[in-house]
Amino acid sequence: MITYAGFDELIARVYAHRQDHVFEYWGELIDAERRELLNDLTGIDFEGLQSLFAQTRRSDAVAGEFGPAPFIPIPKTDGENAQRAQAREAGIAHIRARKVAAFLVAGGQGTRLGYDGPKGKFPVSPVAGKTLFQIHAEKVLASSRAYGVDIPWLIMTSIANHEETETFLEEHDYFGIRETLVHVFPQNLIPSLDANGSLILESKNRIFKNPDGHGGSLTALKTSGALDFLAEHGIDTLSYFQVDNPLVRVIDPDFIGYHELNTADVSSKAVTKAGPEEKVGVFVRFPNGACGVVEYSDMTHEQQHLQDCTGALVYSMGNIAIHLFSVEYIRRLTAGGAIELPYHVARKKIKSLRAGAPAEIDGFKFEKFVFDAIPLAERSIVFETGRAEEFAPVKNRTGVDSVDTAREMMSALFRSWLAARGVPVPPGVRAIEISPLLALGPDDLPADLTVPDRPDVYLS
Ligand code: UD2
Repeated sequence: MITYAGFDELIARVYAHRQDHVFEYWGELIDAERRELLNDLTGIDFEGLQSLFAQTRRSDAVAGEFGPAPFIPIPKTDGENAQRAQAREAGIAHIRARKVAAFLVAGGQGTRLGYDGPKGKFPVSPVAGKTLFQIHAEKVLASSRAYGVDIPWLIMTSIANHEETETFLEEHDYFGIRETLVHVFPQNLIPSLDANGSLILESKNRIFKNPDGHGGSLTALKTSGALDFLAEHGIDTLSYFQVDNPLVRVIDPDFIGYHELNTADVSSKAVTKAGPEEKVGVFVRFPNGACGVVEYSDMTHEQQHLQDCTGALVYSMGNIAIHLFSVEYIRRLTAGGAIELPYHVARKKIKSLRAGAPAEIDGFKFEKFVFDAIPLAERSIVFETGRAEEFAPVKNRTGVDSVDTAREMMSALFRSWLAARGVPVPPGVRAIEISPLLALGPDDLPADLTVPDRPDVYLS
């Protein structure tokens, strides 16, 4: 058994759990490297690793014991419109009472975009070429101005992109938001395992770990001290959204109002799926009455394609990863009690060492999904929104869910705002962009607005 002053207990635990292969290169390491390895091992839940590994032999596929979730539809009738107006009032009151903060999850990298950096740094807006971070920041700022309050903005990064994200935001002066209102924190990591359930060495003195998924954001809110930051600001509601959706309404009074009036722990926005194969999870209701999301990859082909007697998809409400969380519920979820988010398993090729040489091995990564908080909640609602108004995910460079489609959708939405206000768009205009600082919706557009006749128009 190896020894190192001050780490005896940890080292004994490593041996007791038969993970001592991590000390294979101990004899070759200098003191600083040994400490790095021991630091990597500190905090690993060795008992937990065993149950994680047991999970790799179970399937994530959900048995067909669920039905479609009920949801609040886009209002069509007078009654629904009246309800919506009431919800909006409640939402506005809640925002004005300084109870709401924006929460962006941005732990992922722009890998699928072919971009080697935080996805939020990717320029996507159709004319001004604003980055995703700038678009979100300006919406937070514009909402603060609209409601006459300082809205805090939390951003979850990952170890891989934390520094670069912080530097980018600093360099741009947080796009006008007061620095003390912005709280950036990295998510936690969890060790991956090889095919035998053993920890993986990524180098002679480092353990391979991966970010613990967007579901880890709830734990990270606690471990990073963000829950204290929220308490200091008196915030009781978090408006959660993903970095890749430039159309998201980061602070939506209607949605917040329904969440409040229903005293929900979690509320979620949904859009009608574009088709059975669209890569979004769907909202379902389980036999115990709880609602939740089943990820597209966990549904059978039949479940995805199932139609009702009118030919409509039975599982049609797609998850667009926009939620409201009661801060109190996050506290309960992260208190270390009986309710905890489960891990999902993904088989991956992982870069490691074999006999001292670099090698790619088969392994398992573990991730939590934030929507698994929905079935654990006492009260949750699903709220339908329009795809054209609020969902343009930037996943790929071209094709489906790409930078191209997001730019087209942004331009089309801005055009529809101008049409709603009766502002003519000259025939020569190809792309239009409206700054969030000018308008968050058609009602904010100045009455005397004119659109110049040129191919690319930016209104700010
Ligand atoms: C997600 C949803 C899918 C649908 C879709 C909408 C999952 C498993 N699926 O698909 O149902 O709602 O989004 O666009 O969520 N992130 C982190 N840390 C992590 C992992 C992800 O911060 O460890 C962030 C990432 O920066 C991004 C978001 O979570 O903002 C979504 O991640 P993704 O692109 O991997 O999710 P995707 O496209 O598989």
